[in-house]
Amino acid sequence: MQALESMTVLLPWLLIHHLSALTPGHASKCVLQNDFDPGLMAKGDYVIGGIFPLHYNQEMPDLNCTYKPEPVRSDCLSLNALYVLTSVFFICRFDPRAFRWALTMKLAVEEINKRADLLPNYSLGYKIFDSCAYPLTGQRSAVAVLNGPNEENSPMCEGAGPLLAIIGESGSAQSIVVSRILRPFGIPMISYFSSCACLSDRREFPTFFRVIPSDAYQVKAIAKLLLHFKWTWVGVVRGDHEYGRFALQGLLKELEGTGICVAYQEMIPLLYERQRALEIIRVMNHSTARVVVVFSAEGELTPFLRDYMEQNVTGIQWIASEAWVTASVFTGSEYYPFLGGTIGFGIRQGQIPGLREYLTTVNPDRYPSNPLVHELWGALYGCSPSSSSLNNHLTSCTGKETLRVQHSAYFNTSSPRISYNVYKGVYAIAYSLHNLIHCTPGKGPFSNSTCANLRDVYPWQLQQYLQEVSFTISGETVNFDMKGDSIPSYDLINWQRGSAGNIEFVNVGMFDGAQESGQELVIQEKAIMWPGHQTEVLVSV
Ligand code: TCR
Repeated sequence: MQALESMTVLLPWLLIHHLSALTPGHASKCVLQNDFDPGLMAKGDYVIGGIFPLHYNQEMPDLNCTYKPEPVRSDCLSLNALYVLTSVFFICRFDPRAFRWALTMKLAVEEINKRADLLPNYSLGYKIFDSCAYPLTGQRSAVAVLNGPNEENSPMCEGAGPLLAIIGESGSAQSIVVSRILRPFGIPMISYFSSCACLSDRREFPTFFRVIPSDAYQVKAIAKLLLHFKWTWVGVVRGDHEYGRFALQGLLKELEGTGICVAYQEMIPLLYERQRALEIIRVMNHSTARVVVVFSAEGELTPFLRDYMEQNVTGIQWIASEAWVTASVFTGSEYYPFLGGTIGFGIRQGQIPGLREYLTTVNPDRYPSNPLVHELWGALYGCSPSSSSLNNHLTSCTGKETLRVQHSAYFNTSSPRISYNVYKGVYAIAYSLHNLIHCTPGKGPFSNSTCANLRDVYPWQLQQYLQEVSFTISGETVNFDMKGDSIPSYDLINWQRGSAGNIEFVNVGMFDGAQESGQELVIQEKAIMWPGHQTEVLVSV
C-alpha cells in the first residue's frame, strides 16, 4: 500500500486529474453514484476494474522532429480527457463488440449481486476503463486503475484504495503493458483475450491470469492438425505484433523434428501497404506449399484478403488462427470461393443466460444522456439519436434504420466466446472473494494461518484465492495453473457454404488439452468441406 501511495503522489496532479475513467456524469466527492446506468461504474463493498478496447484507433507515430509535436488527437475525448503523452495521432472508432464485453461484465456483476449463494451479504462494484485498443492508451487506463475506485478524489480521499482485481486487457500487447504497471502493487488481472504464450512467464507477469488458452496450446493443436493431414509443406503469414510473433515462434518450435517444413514466413505490416501485400501474395502463389497458416487479427487481414481476392488466386488451404477463425466480416458469399474450406481452432463458446435481453435494454430512449449509447447507435445504425455533439457527423435517426451488416454480430449472442470469457473472469473473482470471506479463522492462508481482514482486503490477498479457485460454469470447470493459465480447449472450425451462399462456421472437432498426449485432437473428417467445395483433402508436399 505504501508503494501505491507514493506512486500516486509522485504522479503530477494534472495527470491524475485527467486520468478519468468512463464516467458520463460526475460522482460527488468520495461517493460513487449508481445511477449512470449503463455508465460503466457502480459502487459495491468490493470494487473490481475492467479494461476494454471500447474504441480502437489507427495510430501514426509522427517522427518528424522539426516542429513541436501536435497534441494527441482522439475521439475518445468525449469519454477520456486528452493526453499529451507522446507524439501519436489517434483516430478512434467505437467498437460495439467491446461494448458488449463491457456490458457482459456489468451483467455478471449484477447477476452475482442477486445471488444468495455467492457473496451473500456483500456486493461487488465495478469500474470500467477504455484502453482504446492500443498499448499507450492501455497504459493510461492502468494508471487510472491505480488511482482507485474513486479517481476524482484519490489519492486525497480517505479509504480510496485501488481496485481489487482487473478484468482485462484485450490484446496481448496491451496486457503486457498493463500487467507491468499493476505488478508492483500486486493487483491481479484476468484477461479474456490475451493469448500470447509470452504472458505465461510468471517471473515477468506474476499477477497475470487468463481465461483464454495460451497460444502455446493453439500452435500445438495446429501442428497436430498439419501432421494429421500430412501437409508437409506449409507457409506462414502473420501480423506485426506480439500475438503474431510469438505464435510463429511457437509453431516453428512445435514443428521441429516432425518432418513438416515451413516454405516461407511473411509478415503483414502494421500500417498496411498494398505493395508489400502483393509481394506476399506472389510468394504464396509461386510456392508449392498450398497450405498457409495465418496468425493475424481480422482488422489487418481485411485489406490483405481484399487484395488477395483481387488477384484471383484460389486453391489455398487456409489455416486460420483463433483470432480470425470466427470473424463475421468474412462470411459474405463473395468470400466463399476464396475462403471456403478454411479450418482452424476457435476458443470454446459458452452460455450467458439473458445476455441478449440485457443488450436490448441498452438504447438511447432509455439512456438519453449516455454518450456511449449514442456512439453505439451511430456504429450500429449509422445515425445519431440526437443532435449530440458526439455524433454530429451523422444524420438524425428516423427509427427506420436497419442494423449495419458489419455490426449485426453485436446482437448475435447465440454462441459467445470472448463475452463468455469476460463472464467467466468475473465469476472467478467472485468465487475467490467468496472463499476469502468464508476463511476459517486460524486456518487462513496468510502468515500464522490468518485470514484477510474483511474491511481491508488487499489485492495480493485476493490473488492467493484466485490461484486456488475452482468452480463450474456452463458445464465447464474453471481454475488456473501456476502460470495463471486455464485449461485449454478449442473447437475445430471449418468454413462451409450456408444456404444463402454465405460462409458458416461449422464445428468439426475439438482439441482438449486436458486429455492425455495423443488423445487431445478429435476430428470428424467426414464433416469437413475443403477449399473449392471439395470433399477430398488437399495435398501440400
Ligand atoms: N488473442 C490476441 C488478439 C485476439 C483477437 C481475437 C483479435 C485474439 N482473438 C479475435 C481480434 C479478434 C486472441 C492477442 O493479442 O493476444
